[in-house]
Amino acid sequence: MTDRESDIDDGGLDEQTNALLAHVRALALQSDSDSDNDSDADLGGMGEFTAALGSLVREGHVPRSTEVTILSDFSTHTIERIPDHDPSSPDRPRLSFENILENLKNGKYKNIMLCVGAGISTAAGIPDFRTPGTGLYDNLSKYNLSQAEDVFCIDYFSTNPAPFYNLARELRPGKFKPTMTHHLFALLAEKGILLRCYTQNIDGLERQAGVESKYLVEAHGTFSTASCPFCATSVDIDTMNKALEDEIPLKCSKQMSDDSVCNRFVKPDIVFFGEGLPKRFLNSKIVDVEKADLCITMGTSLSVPPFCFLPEEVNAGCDNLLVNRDRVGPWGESRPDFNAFYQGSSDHAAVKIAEAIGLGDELKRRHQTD
Ligand code: CNA
Repeated sequence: MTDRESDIDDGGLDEQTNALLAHVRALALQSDSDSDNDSDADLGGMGEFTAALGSLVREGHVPRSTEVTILSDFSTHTIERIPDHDPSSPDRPRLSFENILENLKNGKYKNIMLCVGAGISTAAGIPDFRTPGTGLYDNLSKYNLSQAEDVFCIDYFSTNPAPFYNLARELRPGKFKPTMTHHLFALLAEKGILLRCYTQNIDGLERQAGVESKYLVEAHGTFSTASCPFCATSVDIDTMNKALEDEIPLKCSKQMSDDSVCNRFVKPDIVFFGEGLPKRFLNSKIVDVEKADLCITMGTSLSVPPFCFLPEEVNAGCDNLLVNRDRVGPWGESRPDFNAFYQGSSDHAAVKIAEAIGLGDELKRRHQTD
């Protein structure tokens, strides 16, 4: 067994998970031999792994609160267990939302890390995925998909891009206005206490509210660029937008070395199940989880790996607040002590947070004048 192999303890896992670990191990070993010290080496195959692991979590084969949280460190090509942070240890005392507000008022937090999802944009009129009744997954019957997630699966897209093009036309940025929550993020940045905003959203509303690029990690990509998911050739964004507007799937015109044309369907650079996350996600979070002193998770079901692991990866001294309609991820019923939870709308919480930092009126003003 090599040193790298012995880094991984597979004890207690089922057969399927062990097979995935073996796959990751093979990728890491191959990456080491292919490109020593090249921190930007292409590790796109990891997308396959994270998608597969996501399925295992969703289907209940791997517990959500699993001890075996597997983190592939793409930058250094090592595979590590996330250091154990026992949420019920004295390092993470049980806190209330009011405690967090009090700390905000007292200026305790200088590096706030945000981990957000579709729930922060529902008040803007954009449906989330999983809210029963209104979520996109409950409203995809017109596409006759065998499962709702297919619309964002790269394999499905390669043979039937029509449902995605239709949905993208509805969801694409430019049609919606930022919510109170998005405006709060801009205020946190302006006050100098925002470390980073990790968003799974593809609606661009953080930018639209004025959050600068340096604070943003668009973990699931963006509509602002487009490319062929198969040969990575860039696609002119105006051409892409026209195709989305007309709902006529566009094909890649790249000339291949054997004189054939790629001819696969192209799409905006939003990350589908089965694709790797942007390198910026992996490179930023390695630093940010150490630096953050408050992590606020908002409007997400925390069901898409590896994003969903972020709140558990922050350092032991970091306070950890969930703002959501329901308990999710490590805030689940089985771990009632996992730090602070505000149950309700992200906009209500945003107003309280803005008031705590003395910017309640400014938040309302920005939202009204937007
Ligand atoms: P999700 O799985 O639909 O979960 C949303 C969560 O937010 C649920 O737990 C809801 O209870 C909660 N929620 C809904 N409304 C509110 C509210 N007003 N205040 C507080 N909580 C609320 O969505 P996730 O983001 O967790 O899933 C990740 C997917 C969703 C990403 O890949 C995104 O690309 C994708 N998505 C993005 C958008 C967007 O860009 N606006 C829209 C729909 C889906």
